[in-house]
Amino acid sequence: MLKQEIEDGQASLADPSFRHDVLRGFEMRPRAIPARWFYDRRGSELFEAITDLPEYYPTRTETAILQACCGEIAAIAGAGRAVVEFGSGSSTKTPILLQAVDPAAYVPIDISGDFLRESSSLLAAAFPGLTVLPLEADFMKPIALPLQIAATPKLGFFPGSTIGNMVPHSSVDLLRAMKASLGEGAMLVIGMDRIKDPAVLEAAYDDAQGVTAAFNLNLLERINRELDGTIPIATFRHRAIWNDDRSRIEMHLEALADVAFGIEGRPFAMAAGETIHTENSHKYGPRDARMLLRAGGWTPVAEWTDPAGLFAVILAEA
Ligand code: AVI
Repeated sequence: MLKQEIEDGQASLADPSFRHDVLRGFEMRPRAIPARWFYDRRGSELFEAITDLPEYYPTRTETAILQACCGEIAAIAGAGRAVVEFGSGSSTKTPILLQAVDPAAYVPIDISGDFLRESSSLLAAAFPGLTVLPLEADFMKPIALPLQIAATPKLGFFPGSTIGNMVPHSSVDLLRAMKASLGEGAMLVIGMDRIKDPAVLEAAYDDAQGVTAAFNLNLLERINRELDGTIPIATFRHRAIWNDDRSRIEMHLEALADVAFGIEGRPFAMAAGETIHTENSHKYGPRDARMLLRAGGWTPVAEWTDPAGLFAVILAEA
């Protein structure tokens, strides 16, 4: 593609799947754009900031649970497994597990090559002698793991309750894909967020400093940046709503007034009060969590939670 074409606005280097999901999302009723598009560089930085917020309990709670339970995980799983982390991102919880389980190798998998390379080199520096084999891939599909670890039993690691961002049938597909990727004798450590007081949940997804609002609204900024959009961002507000029937927090972007805008030259309009659904974050009771794992082909073998029962870490076997 010619540089001049890009500067003239006649062509862009936007990801074709992003363009497809956004244009389709604005045509759908209700409007919806998949949450995976939050994570451009700015969105990833805002997510890191969310994990430090006083209202956002999941990260610090899961970290404390892992600090307390990784010794037991090591005792049950045994040493010498290859740890395979799905959606490693900034890998902040990984050192706790790696320290405890004495792995044969560490395979971080992430769709974002930049983040993967940065966090892999940090981990390799922190664990000299550990074989780190980063894999840039979409872990929603079965993945061919590096040949070096073909004969090594695997310990999958999927923290953060990222599974909660999928609707139930997709989370079952993902658990099955993980089982296929990890192979015979594999085990999985997974973090799952618990159902709790809706006020606590809504505050966690609509914090007082407005960081989650900025994270949600950055999706519109990304559309404007990458898809030549003219969305007036200030005409939208962030909403976080507990949907009790579906056991999930939903994030939406609501138009505050009638609004018209273009995306790559195509006209769109929204009436005041209409929303774009941007994320689901499912929460699970203890039995729901175990049932989901079983539906995905995994047998839960041990489970740890914090004293207030906010979050759970589950160890399961294939
Ligand atoms: C990445 N994921 C597990 C987060 C969550 O809690 O569902 C994403 C997030 N969205 C808003 N705040 C955090």
